[in-house]
Amino acid sequence: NKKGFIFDLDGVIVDTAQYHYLAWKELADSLGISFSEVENEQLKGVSRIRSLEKILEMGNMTLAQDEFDRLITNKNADYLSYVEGMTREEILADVPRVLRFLSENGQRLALGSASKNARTILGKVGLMDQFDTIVDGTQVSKAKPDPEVFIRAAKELHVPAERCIVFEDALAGIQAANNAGMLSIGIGDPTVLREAAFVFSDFTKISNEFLNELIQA
Ligand code: B16
Ligand code: MG
Repeated sequence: NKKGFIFDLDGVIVDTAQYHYLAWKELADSLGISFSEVENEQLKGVSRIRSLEKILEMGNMTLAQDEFDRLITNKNADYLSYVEGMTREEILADVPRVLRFLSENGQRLALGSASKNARTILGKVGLMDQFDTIVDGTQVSKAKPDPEVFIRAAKELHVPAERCIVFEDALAGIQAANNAGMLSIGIGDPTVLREAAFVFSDFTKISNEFLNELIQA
């Protein structure tokens, strides 16, 4: 009677959203499209291609396919230059405690991320071995809020969806978890994540007692 605990990466385990923002901002600036952290919120959890489409919509712009592809490649190189400098220090507060508590209590752990860079990032911060399975943007075709990434993670954990709990920082990710029939836990702002079953500002607010209740429920 194990439960499956599925963690998003960007914004849950590490704060790579700040690096995505810097890289997207540089791209938007080069196109003369105004882009702030408010607009960046709409890109969280959203795929790379869909993110550029959204930025172009913000600027009422369209691009030829080859230019679109060139910008995406540049953005990713730019983003990876920030990722390159990442260390364990960038693991968000109390994430190691929560991962340890759950695995010491025999629970199944998965990463469920839209990012094609997920394995690179986990390697950088030394968390590659903490998960029973990793499902990332290289393995799924439908972006959150489609539940594909979480359903695949549950399959790989051999835990039915209704026994899975998802930690997410993005509205699209909370919707994906809900669409998968899983319990959604928002990490961040309750006004943004209002569709989540529970919301905590960060993992320091999630006690071992609460985790125990999730395990027993
Ligand atoms: P990449 P998550 C998502 O990761 C990010 O939140 C989103 O901003 C990004 O566009 C997406 O990954 C794709 O990332 O360009 O690295 O493939 O939150 O699902 O872990
Ligand atoms: Mg995220």
